Amino acid sequence: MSGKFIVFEGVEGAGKTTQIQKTADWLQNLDGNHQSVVITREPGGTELGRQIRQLLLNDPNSWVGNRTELLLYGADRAQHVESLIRPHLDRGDIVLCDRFTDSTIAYQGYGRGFDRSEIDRVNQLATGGLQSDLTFWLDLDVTIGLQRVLLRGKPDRMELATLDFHQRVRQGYQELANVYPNRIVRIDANQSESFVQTEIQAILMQLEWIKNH
Ligand code: Z5A
Repeated sequence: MSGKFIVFEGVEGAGKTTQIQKTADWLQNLDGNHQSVVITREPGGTELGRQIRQLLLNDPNSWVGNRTELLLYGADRAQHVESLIRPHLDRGDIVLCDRFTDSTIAYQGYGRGFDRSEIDRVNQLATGGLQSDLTFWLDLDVTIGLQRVLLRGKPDRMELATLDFHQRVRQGYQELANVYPNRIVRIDANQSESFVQTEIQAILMQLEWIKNH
């Protein structure tokens, strides 16, 4: 049985963390499923990545140049793919990942304004061409998402970017979903947590590899 790579994307507060946990719980208890389920995230899915995450996010007042930022997300991903994602997929596991290459296109491309060709080069170098089998784009109005995360306390460096920046990020996801309709599925994240999870499960149940468990 080959492993499966499922990614959750979206703006801040869209509910990715919540839905990944619920999806993992559901998959683990799904009748006939013998595949292990692994949850991970970017940035910060590995020990080295956790240090990179601190550099990128923790100090809201630190200045990180745009090129540095792009390369740090790329370095985090390279380490993550090589030391965690690939080995789990090779073992036949189901890997659920909070953010992947589309985040870089949306945030560093649409948000910061990097050329798509530069981002594609970094993503290719970091992943060796690995793509998700399926990506859930949890689509939410950015003001609602930011309100949700601000309730949680001190915002991180990226959350402090302008509203316009976050709106460009959302537009980036919209355009990616238009271009890759077979890989990226839009979910309306303005619904309740349980409704969003029901939709995710319904989509997963249509996939051959789940049906054949
Ligand atoms: N970034 C980048 O720029 N380039 C890249 O290549 C990569 C990342 C990989 C990672 O931050 C930052 O790095 C992110 C993009 C950038 N920047 N920002 N800003 P992170 O990992 O710390 O943050 P995040 O990925 O945006 O996650 P988050 O803020 O924790 O949001 P979330 O995981 O999508 O949501 P949640 O934690 O599940 O829920 C947030 C709150 O909303 C929580 O209180 C929930 O109980 C609540 N919630 C969840 N679902 C619902 C529903 N359906 N209704 C009502 N309330 C809900």
